[in-house]
Amino acid sequence: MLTIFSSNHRLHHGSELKDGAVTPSFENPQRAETVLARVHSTGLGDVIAEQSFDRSCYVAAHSERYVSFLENAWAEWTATGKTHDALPLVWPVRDLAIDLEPGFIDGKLGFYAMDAGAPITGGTWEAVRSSANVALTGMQRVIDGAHGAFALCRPPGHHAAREYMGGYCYLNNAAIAAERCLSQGAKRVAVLDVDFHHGNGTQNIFYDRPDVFFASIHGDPHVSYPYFAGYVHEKGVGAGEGFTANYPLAKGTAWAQYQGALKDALARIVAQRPDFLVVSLGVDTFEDDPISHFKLTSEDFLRMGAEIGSAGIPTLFVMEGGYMVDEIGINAVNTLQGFESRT
Ligand code: SP5
Ligand code: ZN
Repeated sequence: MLTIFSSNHRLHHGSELKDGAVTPSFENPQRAETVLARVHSTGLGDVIAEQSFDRSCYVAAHSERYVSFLENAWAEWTATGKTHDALPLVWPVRDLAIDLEPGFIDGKLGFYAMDAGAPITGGTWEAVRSSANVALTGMQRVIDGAHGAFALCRPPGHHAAREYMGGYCYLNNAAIAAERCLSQGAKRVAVLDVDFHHGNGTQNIFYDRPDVFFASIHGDPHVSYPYFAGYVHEKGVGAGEGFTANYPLAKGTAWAQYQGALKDALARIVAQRPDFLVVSLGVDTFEDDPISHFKLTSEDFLRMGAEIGSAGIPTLFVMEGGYMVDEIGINAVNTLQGFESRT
């Protein structure tokens, strides 16, 4: 399987607010390097660089003003004299949620963020743009006839909604790839999100749409981040009703329980007869992940990949989370090899 990788990911490394303190982010450059090393050592296939794509490809999944914010945030932050990472400190919750963009960077950061887990640094936009281009390059290969491809994206994307960042995510790489299929003539696309955390951003972008079926298997939001989305009753709205499927699972879920949700999600995806499948591949479902609570083993990722492969749909895998740095390469590549074993 072809892998797409951009060394520009190294330009982004920042902090997050965790347990009441600002600390180095779990989402660090070593993650992507570890996966890349495993791609090479297993001989998974060729690794190519990303191509550049027009800004309009990002605006297909996000609002114009949000993309402009991402482009300009670091300059506006440093114009106030600060040189450390930018993090938001105030959010437009519920009755404060007016739809007017603030004129000052502190307000903008909160307006366009769901949490203090997506720092803006001097290299963030370049890395974020390259990560989206990695996904777009991979998607184009699949559109052009490859049965599978692996977009080794970093930063990840699935928490980024049409108009906000969060959870280490800025541009929604999977959603941008799905939009690319549609703009290139596909009628229907499915997104399967297997990251431990609910893909709230992807759900947000496609919630009212019947052309993109979204299924997410994740930690029950009653007790797991992102807390405010991912319940079973969230099934889409308007023309999109029935085109979102959520599978919240209990902390401690192992393969025996996970497999049932995966089979059900894949059956619903196959029933849609999508032209393409985008998999948001987070491997933070691993038993030793430091911030998540499922119990999948490295062998289970082979099984997961095989299940996905059995759907028989041309598939782009997009890297999302996974924070047990020593194992992230094994688990990600096991999924891809499992997929290939069925194709
Ligand atoms: C892409 C992705 O996987 N983003 C995840 C963002 C999670 N951010 C907040 C996690 C908080 C976890 N706190 C649990 C502490 C366990 N000791
Ligand atoms: Zn995650």
